[in-house]
Amino acid sequence: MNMWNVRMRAARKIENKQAEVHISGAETICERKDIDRTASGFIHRALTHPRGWPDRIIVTIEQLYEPPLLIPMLPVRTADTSDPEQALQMVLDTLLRLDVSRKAAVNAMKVLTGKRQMRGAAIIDASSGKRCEPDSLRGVRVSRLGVDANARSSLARMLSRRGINTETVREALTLASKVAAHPSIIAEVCMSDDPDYTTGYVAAPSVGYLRIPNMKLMGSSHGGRVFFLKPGADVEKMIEYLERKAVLMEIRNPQPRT
Ligand code: WAQ
Ligand code: MG
Repeated sequence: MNMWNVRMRAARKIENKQAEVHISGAETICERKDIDRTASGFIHRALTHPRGWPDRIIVTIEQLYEPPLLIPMLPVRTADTSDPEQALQMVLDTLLRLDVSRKAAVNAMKVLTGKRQMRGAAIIDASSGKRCEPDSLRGVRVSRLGVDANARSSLARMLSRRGINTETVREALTLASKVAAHPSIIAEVCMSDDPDYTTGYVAAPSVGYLRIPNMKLMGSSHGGRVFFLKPGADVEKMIEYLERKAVLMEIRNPQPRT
């Protein structure tokens, strides 16, 4: 198997404390010949990140021994929200239509706007609104994902047509597609923690990847991710899939032009 998982995370120690602040993370699956370029791209990203200087950059490069699972790309849509109030209302309305309880949705908003920056995602029971991840400081980090080589050029074309062919969108769409492909997850909501990136999204199989502009004000370093768990689902199995199962996103159906 000529497939490799390349991943990076960058952090900085908080002065006078044991803890560190998360700055940036990225990852992909690529062939051996692309490892070099991919890893240096990630290092460059860590060194120039708007969240500031890291004092530690960890790059992991690992060969895969099983063929990745192919999962479908979610269809992409963009809402026309123009301020955080409208945007958060849109998030709330969308979640409530998906069998997420009001309590669970409100708790998710608290994660997104909370003070503590997590490296990973929170998992919230869609009915009770309770947190279910084993480490609520770190969260669950989705790993081992990439875009299938056959889908890369049509993905680039589809996103370019909409003027959003950026690394940020490609990576978030891939992550959301991996998450949505698991039957125990009802929906995901995400807001970037980058101070200069204000578009977030809600994703679910029936909603697609719904981009929500202006979810926060420019300059805010709040952000995070929440996955809503189907009540009664096996959390451990779901986390095992998110963290360890290698997946490649492919494009299965013709994408509607919107
Ligand atoms: N797994 C789980 N959670 C993650 C991961 C991961 N691999 N990477 C980041 N997070 C969590 C973590 O709590 C971060 O603080 C938060 O998500 C935001 O991460 O179409 O860039 O990398 O224009 O800042 C959305 C793009 C971009 C919308 C989201 O997130 C669009 C983004 P960031
Ligand atoms: Mg970020």
